[in-house]
Amino acid sequence: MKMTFRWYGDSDPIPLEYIKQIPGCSGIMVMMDNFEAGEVWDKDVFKSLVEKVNSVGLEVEVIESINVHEDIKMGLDTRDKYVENYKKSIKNVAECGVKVIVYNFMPVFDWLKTDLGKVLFDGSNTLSYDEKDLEGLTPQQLVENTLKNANGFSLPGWEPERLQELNRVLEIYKDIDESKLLENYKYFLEAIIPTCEKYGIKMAVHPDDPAWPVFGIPRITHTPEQLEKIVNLVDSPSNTLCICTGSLGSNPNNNLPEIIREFGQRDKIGCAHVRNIKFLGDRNFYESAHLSSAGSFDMFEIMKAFHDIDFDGYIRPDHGRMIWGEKGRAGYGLYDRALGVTYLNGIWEALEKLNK
Ligand code: DNO
Repeated sequence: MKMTFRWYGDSDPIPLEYIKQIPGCSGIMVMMDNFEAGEVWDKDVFKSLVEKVNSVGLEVEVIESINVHEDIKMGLDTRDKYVENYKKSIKNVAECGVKVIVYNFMPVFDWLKTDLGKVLFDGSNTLSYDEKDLEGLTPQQLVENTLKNANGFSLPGWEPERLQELNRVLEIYKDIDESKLLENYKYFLEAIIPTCEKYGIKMAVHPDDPAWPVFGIPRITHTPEQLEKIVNLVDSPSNTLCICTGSLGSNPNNNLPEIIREFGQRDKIGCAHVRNIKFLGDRNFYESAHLSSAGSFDMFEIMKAFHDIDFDGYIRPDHGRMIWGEKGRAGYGLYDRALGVTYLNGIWEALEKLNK
């Protein structure tokens, strides 16, 4: 496995040199907001970012922000030009050394939380979700609240251009059910996977966060059965999953170690986001520190499952709390995520030595 750290390019207040100082971190997972969903990722612009990262001794083998245009998800006639652009972006980033593209097929919203700064017992703060807080809230109000509480930082999945057409898009989704969405998904994968195979790219789909539909909009990436359908949409080593433990695990019926073993044994995991959450009730949780006892997951069992399948893909810690007075992009400060890297690497070292 390769341990990495998410970095937001030039808009990230965390210097690359600091990331380099985290022990056992081989590279970054890039999140760049230079290009809108549907646009071609310019090779020269991307290449200069890669060179910048490489110059401090870190790799750029995973990218997380080549977003799928909403017209593709909705299956509109206009989708083909965006699919073609996606193929060009795949080629461009692959030629700069990228091996995995993390993406999602979630309609309208990417991840969704109801509080970006829940204060915890120890004075740290974190992202949290309580379904009760969504009651009586329209999607538009949720967007306003989220952006208002983002401290001026851009948030992945909450790009203004993606959300400005909210009303139109929500109207169209009224006629799209799960099977139609899956059909649109198949169309997209069938079109792009040959390009991925040609350039040695793995697509790794991020699960729905939280792991159920919100506001009645269909979502199709949050149960093992749905993940199975997705890997079968196109049978290819390039069609893989991003196992995000905090997202999938928000539904306690999802057995994370079992899911990791099931798909990992078949080489269907291209990437993993590993974090812990603490349940406070039904559909009510916060993102805790990574340590098992700080949350509700057994992180040792999760890492053991990755170890058992000889996982040789990319892992990153996910969503740290804000600690030690840090102020930054919700979920993406330096300190708590760096602690996450160290903790996960510690478990991995123990697993390696115990299994010699
Ligand atoms: C949330 C992230 C997601 C993920 C995207 C990939 O913090 O894990 O935004 O990167 O869903 O498209």
